Amino acid sequence: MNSFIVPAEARFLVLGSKAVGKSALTVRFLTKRFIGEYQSLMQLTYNHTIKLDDENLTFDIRDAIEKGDVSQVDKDIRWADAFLVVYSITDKKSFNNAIQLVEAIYDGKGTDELHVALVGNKRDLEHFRKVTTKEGKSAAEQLGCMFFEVSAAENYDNVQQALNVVFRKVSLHKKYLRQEKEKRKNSNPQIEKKKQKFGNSLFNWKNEKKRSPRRAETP
Ligand SMILES: Nc1nc2c(ncn2[C@@H]2O[C@H](COP(=O)(O)OP(=O)(O)OP(=O)(O)O)[C@@H](O)[C@H]2O)c(=O)[nH]1
Ligand SMILES: [Mg+2]
Repeated sequence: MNSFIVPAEARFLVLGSKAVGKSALTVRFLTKRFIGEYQSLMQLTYNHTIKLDDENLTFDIRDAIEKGDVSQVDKDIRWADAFLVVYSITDKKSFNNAIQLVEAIYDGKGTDELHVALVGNKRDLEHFRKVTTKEGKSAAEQLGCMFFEVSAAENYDNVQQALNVVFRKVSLHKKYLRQEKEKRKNSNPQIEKKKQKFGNSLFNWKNEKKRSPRRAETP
């Protein structure tokens, strides 16, 4: 974990029913350690940098506390631009709640340009499984979000692999938005207007003519 704050490129919210392993997952990802019993009474937001494809990605990740406080959930949803909606594969209720949360996120944000992952945790507890992988997958397909099954208890690698897919997607999307913004900033409105008037090809041809030296002038 970083000891100082770097401006975040993306804001992740980890949410889901009580005791599904939100804190265990977050802490596992950030520190590589599994903390069996984790109690926090405060909303915790971590500022963290990872290296992805030789580039640094700094993000804020908030471990939401489930207090049944709808207004806080709404606030958190507005705050974030990427979401890890966690359920436990041993708890069908938490799965149904996760589906409702994903729907609430899409409704609340009012846009499809979101990064949402449905994350089934505790896959190490196979004997107690109540939600099949197929159910998780098809729910995610219907909702139009990503899907992973992980275990915070098992090891760091499986959590890292899943979350990095999400982080990579968000990072690429942010990069694309930055490039588009840069393009718009650099484009000359006068030229754009002319292009629209004459059509791109005619405009290019005219400019080409202006730029190329006249043959008669060359000895
Ligand atoms: N077997 C197993 N247990 C897990 C796993 N992840 C979390 N747990 C256990 O599940 C319990 C709840 O984990 P937390 O991380 O506190 O869950 P939470 O969603 O943050 O809970 P709240 O903050 O109280 O809503 C703890 O006893 C953890 O040890 C996992 O992948 N496998
Ligand atoms: Mg917690």
